[in-house]
Amino acid sequence: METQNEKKILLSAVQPSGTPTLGNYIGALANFTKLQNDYSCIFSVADLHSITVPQDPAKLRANTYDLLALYLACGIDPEKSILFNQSHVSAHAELAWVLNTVTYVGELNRMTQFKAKCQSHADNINMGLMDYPVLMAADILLYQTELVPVGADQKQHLELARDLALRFNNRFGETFRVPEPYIAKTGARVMSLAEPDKKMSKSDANVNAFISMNDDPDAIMRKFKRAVTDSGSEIRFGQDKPGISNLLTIYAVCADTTVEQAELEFAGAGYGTFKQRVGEAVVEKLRPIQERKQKIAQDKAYLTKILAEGASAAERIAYKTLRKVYKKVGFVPRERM
Ligand code: ATP
Ligand code: LTN
Repeated sequence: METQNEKKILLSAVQPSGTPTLGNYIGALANFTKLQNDYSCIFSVADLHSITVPQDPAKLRANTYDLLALYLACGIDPEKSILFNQSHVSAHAELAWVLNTVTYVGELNRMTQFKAKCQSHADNINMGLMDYPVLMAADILLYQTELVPVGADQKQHLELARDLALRFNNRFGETFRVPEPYIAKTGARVMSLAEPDKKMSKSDANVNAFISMNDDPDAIMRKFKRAVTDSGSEIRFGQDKPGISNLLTIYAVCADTTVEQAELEFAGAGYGTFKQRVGEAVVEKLRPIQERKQKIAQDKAYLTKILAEGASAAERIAYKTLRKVYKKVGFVPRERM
């Protein structure tokens, strides 16, 4: 039998930049809990990343606890996995600095997310926004991570993390493990309910475009009822049917079935009935998570303890790598006298 120490490291993070959506759940959180038993898992609340777009400090604090409670409610077990707040382990910012010196400006300039955020935050194109993928590479490489479960939108950032690991290793000798992405076949890109050619995003101005993990059953049913569908009447997955394909994907994940099975199940049904059933499946999927989250969120002392223990456990691993990096680049080690 494999012991804890032999398990490979898995790491992922979510930003506390608002209430997570069904897209975050399907693309990321749901996979974390599935993989939890096969890997030695590290999950972080990426607060350093979140301030690359303006955050209200009080809301950021509340969102941080809220996200931690959601991780736990989704089934992340703090006895098995490390859960911590990114800003509690300063090695993340420190490694990002070193990695900056092996990253080319051109590489960051062509990142799809950076270009999109430059448009959506044209009044605040700050250096952090551009440097975001380097900090993400630091998050990953500090822990000698093998596997990184993310939604499809993060694939490019993961490729950069791999490139930086290889580049640093080539220049300074073997230091980092080169990580692999884990992008699920179903649900890696959940689309907006209002504009199915756009990713579902918690920062969408139209609240009908996304399902928030806090939405109550009425709101969920209403949003699915309004969800944009496609021409024709067939319930089938295909490029010409972005709205229906998105709903089939959501249904498959929430009703624990496959897209193919769902197509058979709804053959001959009308769009109205289908949308109702998708809504019901989502309500049932979220109900126990919401109930657990509400309880956990009230216990601040418990959440504080998890963050404290998580930071200590993460720090031990992270500083081992950071010390190695500092040595490789030629920094004189600090002696304590
Ligand atoms: P925003 O939408 O505000 O730009 P975000 O939701 O993309 O932010 P995070 O909260 O850090 O940013 O995302 C956490 C995880 O959720 C990532 O792995 C990301 O790939 C995944 N994710 C985000 N949106 C979707 C989506 N629509 N479908 C599938 N996965 C998603
Ligand atoms: N950029 C990611 C969140 C994130 C992350 C990470 C994901 C920050 N650090 C490390 C995986 C590994 C996003 O989804 N927006």
